Amino acid sequence: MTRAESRPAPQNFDRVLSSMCTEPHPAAREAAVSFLADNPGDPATYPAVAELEAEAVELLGDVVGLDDPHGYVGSGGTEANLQAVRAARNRADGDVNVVAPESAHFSFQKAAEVLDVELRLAALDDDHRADVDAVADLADDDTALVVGVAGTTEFGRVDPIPALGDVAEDVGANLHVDAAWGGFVLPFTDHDWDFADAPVDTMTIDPHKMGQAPIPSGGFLARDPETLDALSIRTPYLESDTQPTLGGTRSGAGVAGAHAALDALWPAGYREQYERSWANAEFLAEELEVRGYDVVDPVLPLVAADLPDSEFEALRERGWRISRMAGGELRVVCMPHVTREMLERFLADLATVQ
Ligand code: 0PR
Repeated sequence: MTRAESRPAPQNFDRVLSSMCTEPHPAAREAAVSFLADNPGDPATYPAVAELEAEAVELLGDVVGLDDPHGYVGSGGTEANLQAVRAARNRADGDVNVVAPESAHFSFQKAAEVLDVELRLAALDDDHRADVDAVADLADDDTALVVGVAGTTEFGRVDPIPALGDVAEDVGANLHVDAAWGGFVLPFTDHDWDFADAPVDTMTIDPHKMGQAPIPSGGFLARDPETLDALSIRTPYLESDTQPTLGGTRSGAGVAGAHAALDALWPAGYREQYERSWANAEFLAEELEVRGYDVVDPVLPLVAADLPDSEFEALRERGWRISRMAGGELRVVCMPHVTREMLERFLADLATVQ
C-alpha cells in the first residue's frame, strides 16, 4: 500500500451529532481552496483577501445588528473571547476581573490564564441561563468585562443580554456576547441578543460553526473603533502600521470561506437552515420524550437528554459520534448536516439498544 492509500479519509458527517462544526457550503469550500496561500495578516501584499475580509466583517455586522462594525475574521471562538477580555483589560486600569456565567465556554478560562485576569463565574438560574443577580453580586468597580452567552455550548440557552448590559453599565464594564454558535440562528428568533438589542461592546460569532464556513473561521466584532485600537500592536516592517489581531499570518482560506458562505447564505439561506434545524430539534426532543427519556426543552437547535451509559456506549459502537455534557446528558447539535433522515436512523438504532 502506498502512503496515500493508507492515509485516513476526512470525517464523514453521516453520524456526527456531537459537533458544532459542519460541512462547509460548496461555494465556501471552493473559495477556501483558491485562497489557501493568501495571508490576510499582510493586507498590503494580499489586497484581495483583505478586501474579502472587510466585506465579510460588513456582512457579519448585518447579522448582528451593527451598521458600522469593527472587527476581523480570526481563528475561532477561543481567539475572539480572548480578544474581548484583552480589549476590556487594556481599556481599564489596574488589576481587573471578568464576570461570566458558569455556562461560559472554557475558552474564558484560557483567556483569564493567558492574560492574568481574575475570572468570576456566576451561578445559573433554573433554566441554565446566567442569573442576573448572581452576576451583579460578583461585579464591582474592578470588573472590566461582563460576559453573556447567546447560545450556550451545553444547552443552547440565551442569557438575558439586556439585563447583563445594565449590570455592565452599573459598574462601568464592557459587555461581551459570546454568540460563537448561536449567532447564525438567533437573527431568526425573538431573543434579545445583538448590538441593536443591548449595549453590547464586543461579540464572538463563528462562521465555522452554524455559518457553514470552513475551519478556521471565527468572528470578532466591536461597536467602537477604540476597542480595536486597544488591541493594536505596532508592526514596524509591514506596510500596514498596526495589527489588532492575535494571529500574525492568518488563514486566507478561512477569510475567503467566511465571505463566500455569508455571501451565499445571508439572510435567506441561513433562515431556511435555522427553520430546518429547529424543526429537527423539536422532532428529536419529542421522539426522545415519547421513548421515556428526560429531555431539556430546546431553545435553539440543540437537544440535551439523559441517556444511560450502556445505551450511549452501544450507540458509539455503532459509529454515532455523540458526546456527553459535564452533567452527563447526551447533547445532539442540529447542525446543517444533521437531517431528519439521519435522526430517524439514530432513533431506529436507539430502539435496538434500549
Ligand atoms: N464559545 C462557545 C459558546 C462555544 O460553544 C465554543 C466552542 C467556543 C466559544 C470556542 O470556539 P472555538 O472552538 O472555535 O475556539 N464550542 C464547541 C464545543 O465545545 C467546539 C466544538 C466544535 C467542539 C466542534 C467539538 C466539535 O466537534 O462543543
